[in-house]
Amino acid sequence: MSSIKSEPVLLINKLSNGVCVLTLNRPDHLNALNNALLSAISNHVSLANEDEDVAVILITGNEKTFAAGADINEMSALDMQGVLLDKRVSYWQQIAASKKPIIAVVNGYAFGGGCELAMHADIIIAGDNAKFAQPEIKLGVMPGAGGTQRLLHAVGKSMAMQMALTGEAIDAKQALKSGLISEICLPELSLERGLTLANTIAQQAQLAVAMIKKSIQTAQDTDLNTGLAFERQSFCLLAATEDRKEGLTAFKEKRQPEFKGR
Ligand code: DAK
Repeated sequence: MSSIKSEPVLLINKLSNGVCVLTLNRPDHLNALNNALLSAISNHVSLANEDEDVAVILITGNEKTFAAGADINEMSALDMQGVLLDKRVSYWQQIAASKKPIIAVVNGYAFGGGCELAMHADIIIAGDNAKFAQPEIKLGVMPGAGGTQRLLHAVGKSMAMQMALTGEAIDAKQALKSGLISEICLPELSLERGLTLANTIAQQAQLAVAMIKKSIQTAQDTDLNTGLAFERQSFCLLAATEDRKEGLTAFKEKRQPEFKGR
């Protein structure tokens, strides 16, 4: 019998309020995203999307590290053919395809694939110890999970170029200033804050949540007129929902709405 203790690389905690918490758990490797961990994240994001009891997904690491990137040991074993056929591409696509909102709570290192994972989230909040970097250039490669593309949207051209071409990290304050994250907290309070945000979203009308997410994504991915047309169409579709009726009625009756997701 093997004496090596095997720990799950991803901890899953499905809360009763509709929040599913995914905790990266390779602390000895700074949560480096090896195939097992990335495929587990992707799999559980997909499962959460199919689960009607889940409204919001929260991804976090520990108070010292979010994720220090792809696992360099695994990466270095791949030749060009291996990279071309890498199944990790589909894992990233599955995470990006989440229709449900994803919140990333980042403390410590969010480097390389770790920074890219955070950028797959819809909201990033961070502890004041957080550091974000795309250090692939130092390994003679480049970001491969959307880093050059999403970073541009998140922080603008100059900062994206600076980060990807130098590999140097930015701290939480710089990340907030440039728009990569929306809030800074004390590391020990960051999960609690992330859970509060997740709970607030989980209590909303879920059809409206899905439409808002899609509409803001459309704004990033298309031109203004296409985005406005999508917003207009979604706004009209929501007029047919029970939750809209409930939300407007509850306001007039001066009570809290009880949304049903219909
Ligand atoms: N991979 C594997 N192990 C890692 C690791 C990583 N990325 N980062 C850290 N570790 C391991 C270290 O080797 C060390 O293990 P032991 O030596 O104790 O066995 C342990 O974690 C603690 O790390 P350090 O001793 O280095 O800790 P320090 O506090 O001194 O330094 C650090 C922390 C984050 C500055 C340093 O560990 C570091 O520079 N790590 C590498 C960061 C990095 O270069 N990340 C980018 C990796 S490339 C793809 C899509 C995306 C990607 C690839 C493919 N496709 C779609 C195909 C993404 C690529 C990347 O992310």
